Amino acid sequence: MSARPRVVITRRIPAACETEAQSRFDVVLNREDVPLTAAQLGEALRTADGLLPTVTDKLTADVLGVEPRRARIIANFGVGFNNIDIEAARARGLTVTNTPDVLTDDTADIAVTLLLMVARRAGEGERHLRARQWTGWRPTHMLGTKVSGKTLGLIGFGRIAKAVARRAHHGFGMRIIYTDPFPPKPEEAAALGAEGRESVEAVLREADFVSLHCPATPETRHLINADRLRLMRPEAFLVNTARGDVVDEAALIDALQRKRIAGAGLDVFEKEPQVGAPLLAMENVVLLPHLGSATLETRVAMGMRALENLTRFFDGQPVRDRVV
Ligand code: 8YV
Repeated sequence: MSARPRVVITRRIPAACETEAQSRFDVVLNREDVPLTAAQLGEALRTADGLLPTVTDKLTADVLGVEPRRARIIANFGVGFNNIDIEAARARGLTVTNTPDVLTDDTADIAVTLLLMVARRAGEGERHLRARQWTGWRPTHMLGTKVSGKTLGLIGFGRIAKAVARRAHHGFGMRIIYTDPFPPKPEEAAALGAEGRESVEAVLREADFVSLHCPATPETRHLINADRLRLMRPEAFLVNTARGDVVDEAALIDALQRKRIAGAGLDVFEKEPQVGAPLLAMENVVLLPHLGSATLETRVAMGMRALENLTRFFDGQPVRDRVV
């Protein structure tokens, strides 16, 4: 019997997934859950057949270039894979997979959570109450912005954006507009009451709420910059559950300070876990620590999906979620 493939899992993943992984592979776990250094990632690629990394592992061209490399597959835990230099992986003949579908609903839920919280001043209200500053109900206390019936602009119209549209349109009667370089089938957009727009700019000008759902690529880096933030309405809110890189965080801070937009709900940051200091002091900003897919059910499903990708690869079958 040939030896079982050796797999390095770079962070703690739910126990059910670690146990399942151990039943299939010769697994190296990161029991301390401390992010691996570039040198440790290189060592993992030199000594294991496969890697199961996360968003905190920067698999740069340098790291992927280790010689001699034993690993042939990187099964990313997450749908986004901007932590991996995809061109370098392709050039070196590595297979890269991700975990789509299983986190769509949870990530859409977090986008809607942020939208509601920032519009209805939920974070601010909770801080106010916990600080024992609440003196009692009054008609003019902490008035927010109505959500129902407003226009939601989606930048990118993939799986997660459509799940947000479903919630917003059918749940809150919102009007949905979107822009995407790969337009959906007309009937799919129609079922969500969604109207396409020809550009990001057109969506920004028209929307009461803008929610970002594009991948982080060299082309989308700082897509939301100072010029585009200026196109948003002063009463509009920005929601980001995609990747911090898509927004120029300094420009966003400036727009918020100048009241060019009304507020923001952010689950991801340019230099996470660092968060631009001025954001921490703003009441009209809701900040979450990258919780989009953070439910036990979904994190188990993500782990199992990554394990399935590894299993199929090592069995010589076509992998389901091949990115490269
Ligand atoms: C993960 C995510 O928490 O899947 C993604 O793209 O951002 C999150 O669901 C993270 O990427 C885990 O690696």
